[in-house]
Amino acid sequence: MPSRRAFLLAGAALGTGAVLAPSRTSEARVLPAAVAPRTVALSAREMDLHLLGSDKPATRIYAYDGELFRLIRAKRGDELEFTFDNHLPEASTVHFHGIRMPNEYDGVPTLTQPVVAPGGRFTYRIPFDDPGTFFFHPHCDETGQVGRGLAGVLIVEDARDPKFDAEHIFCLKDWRLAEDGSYLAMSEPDGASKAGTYGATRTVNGVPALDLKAPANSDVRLRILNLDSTRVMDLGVEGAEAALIAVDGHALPPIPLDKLPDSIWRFGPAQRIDLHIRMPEVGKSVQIGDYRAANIYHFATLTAEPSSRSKRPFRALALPPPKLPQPDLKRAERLTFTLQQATDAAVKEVGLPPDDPLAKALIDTLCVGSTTYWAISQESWPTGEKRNLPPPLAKLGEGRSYRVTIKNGTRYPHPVHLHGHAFAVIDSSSGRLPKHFADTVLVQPDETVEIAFVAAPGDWVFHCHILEHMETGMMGWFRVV
Ligand SMILES: [Cu+2]
Repeated sequence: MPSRRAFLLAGAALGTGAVLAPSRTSEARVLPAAVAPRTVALSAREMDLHLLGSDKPATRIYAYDGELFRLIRAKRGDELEFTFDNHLPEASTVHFHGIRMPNEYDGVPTLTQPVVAPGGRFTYRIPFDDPGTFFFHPHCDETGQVGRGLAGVLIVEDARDPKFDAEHIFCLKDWRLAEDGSYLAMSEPDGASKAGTYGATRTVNGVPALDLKAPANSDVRLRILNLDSTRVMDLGVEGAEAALIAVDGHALPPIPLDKLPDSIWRFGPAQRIDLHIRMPEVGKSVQIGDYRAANIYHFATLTAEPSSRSKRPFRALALPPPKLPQPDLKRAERLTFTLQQATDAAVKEVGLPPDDPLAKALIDTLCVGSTTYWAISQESWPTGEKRNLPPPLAKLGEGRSYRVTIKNGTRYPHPVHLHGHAFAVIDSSSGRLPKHFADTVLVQPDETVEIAFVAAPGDWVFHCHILEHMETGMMGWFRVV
């Protein structure tokens, strides 16, 4: 694994064997575009950031436009055209996570586009029909690139939302750093083959912790993003009444945090939540933290400052219900997939039929891992020397409803993500999950989770968002025609 980056750099210098996926035309928009597409320049480049403290050596990170976790705000109904310029020393792409969009802009190398080589450009045209808290990130060498910080925040605002007095965005990410600010190996075999390789330098918005103020007795909206590559967190709040109001951007009927099991929301890499908290009286503080770790990580403190708001009973402010395709559960076709451990030797040598437009597409070596540790129902995404695109896990019909059961046959949790859709989480064997819409669902060891969705046209990957798991086999795809 440690030698992979050098290999990536060498590969990038040679340019890439561009494999063009068949272009798919944009489907009808759910909403008419509110305004003409707005162009947003997006460039990935290196920059130095003091992650260990201002008196310690800086770390060379990857970021969009010189801003750690670059924030982009759009309005529901907007369509944005992103011109992505890659100024990194390695190939990349952009994936707008959780956004329902035309398949050709999904950012998955080989399947939907060629990689963007250093110095290259790719234009993404993305509609924002669903309001909420989203993010974007590369879909090539994700362990290396997201590990170095490459991710941006995407807030799709909705004029219909209730009014909050204040809003804070918290981006949680751990870093693999040595004392001199250099990187430790992004991936260790013992991590990649088990729970993942953890970073020890924990940050929120790039700093160890945030000390903030908010008006006493006010209603505050928190948008919390787990942008880590590995860590599952138990998000909890102390010192304020709090309610979960959205998961992965999509509103759900508010659930008081203390009504959830253990009064926390467990969420893995790529998952987001919105909370409504009611600030306490003047001088009192609220703590927000990850309670899963042996050492609780309180990453934000909000202290109540004088305000004109008076004390009153807490009633969670509900966001407008999401307007998403509703799967027909009675008529839906059922599919089951099992998340498993695997080895290179056990991976089936399978390929697409020779007449498939993607049959000759080789997944770029820049975007595959070196070893296979994982599989989905005995099929693994290519790694090492195996570069043939595997056949889809299933062929689905556009506009049809599917109920997909995801079984976790491993000893580790896996946040499972489906591109291009918002799915309904309809059941979990643990009874832990409320019914809600999401783009990523955490499936715990021995747990079975059922999701349902209406299939949108295109080739969409389905993978674990613990990035090392994805890159060592736990990824497949659905073809929807
Ligand atoms: Cu996983």
